[in-house]
Amino acid sequence: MIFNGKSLVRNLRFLAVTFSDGQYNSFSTGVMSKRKAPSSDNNPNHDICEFLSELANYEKNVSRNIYKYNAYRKAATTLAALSHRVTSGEEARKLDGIGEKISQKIDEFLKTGKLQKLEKIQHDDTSTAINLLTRVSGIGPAKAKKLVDEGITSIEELRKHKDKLTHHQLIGLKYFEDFEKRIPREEIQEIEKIIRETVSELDNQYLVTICGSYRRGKPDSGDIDVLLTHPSFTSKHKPKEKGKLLKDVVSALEAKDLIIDTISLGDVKFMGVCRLSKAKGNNNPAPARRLDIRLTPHDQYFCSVLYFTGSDMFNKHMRAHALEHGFTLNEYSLRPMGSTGVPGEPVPVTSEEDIFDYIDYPYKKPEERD
Ligand code: 8DG
Ligand code: CA
Ligand code: CA
Repeated sequence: MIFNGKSLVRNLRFLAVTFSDGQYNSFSTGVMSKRKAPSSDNNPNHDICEFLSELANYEKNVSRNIYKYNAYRKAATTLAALSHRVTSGEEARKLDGIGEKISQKIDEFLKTGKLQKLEKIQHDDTSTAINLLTRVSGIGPAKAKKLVDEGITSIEELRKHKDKLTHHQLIGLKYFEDFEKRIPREEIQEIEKIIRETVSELDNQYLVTICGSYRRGKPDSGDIDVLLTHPSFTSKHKPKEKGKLLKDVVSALEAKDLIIDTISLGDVKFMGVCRLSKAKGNNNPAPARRLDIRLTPHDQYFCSVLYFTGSDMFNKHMRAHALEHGFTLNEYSLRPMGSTGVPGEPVPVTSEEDIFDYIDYPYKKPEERD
């Protein structure tokens, strides 16, 4: 995925962070994001995508205009997929998802090497502060604006006003620096090993899949998305103690010192923090990482695996394709649409391939789902 939620491109120069130790500053080029920017390696329009991403981020966090956010996002996705450099706004205008206003901005950028609107945003203290605070896990645009209105404009300030924060936001603040770091694939492989071992020691009927960007084969990820199921739990049969299926796993992972903090724990969803006590290659602990574990009914497992593997753009395409073929697809099920427009009973699904088959969509391996 290019961005969504707390998306940031890698080099958001305007995200001034006022750390006393100068680890981050307004001109840092090393600010890590929870989301990956469009790859710069083989994208001839990398710089354009980057400014579109910055504008999208501004619309989401500051203006809170989701419509514009999506428009910038779509334009950036289109340009990121292009194999050659666009040379004018007019040329860009002909592409899918690029309208008059965005093409004018592309023109301005190509002609002057910068964008006035963006310069303004970058020099606006309120926008900068709101953008910064939304990088704390649990702080959304509305909360960020409230805090900035109250005069809190830096992480340092926020640490002096913990009373204003929810439990989730406190955890986000506690691990702010760590959560900004991408998680190398090798580290998730280690974590996966521990989770698999732990779960099979509890009950060898559990099924576990780590989804998200990791499953799509990415070299690093923003967080760890674990899906869990057990044959005793289906959408038709909900054992009274279904919450135990997840809680047992969480407790066991705490006992192994992998899970070190909890944001929330319900019957079917855990949100929290994990850490390898020894990073590979040395004896120091690895950074703390965001870990989500979702328990899904056994018969819905593959729809969930598909959904949480993403990318979100791929999911959108696949859902649209399903609709064209008379099906409605979500993270729970695939259901035929009756002539009345009312979805019928879910079709039986025992693999991801089944879902592709039903809707006549050529199978795509997880690595091909970007
Ligand atoms: P990352 O963590 O490395 O940044 O990327 P990711 O694994 O692809 O993204 P994610 O935010 O962790 O989401 C995991 C999958 O969940 C994503 O690939 C597709 C699915 N998903 C959607 N829409 C949304 C959404 O709005 N929020 C979240 N959290 N997940 C979504 O299709
Ligand atoms: Ca993820
Ligand atoms: Ca996630």
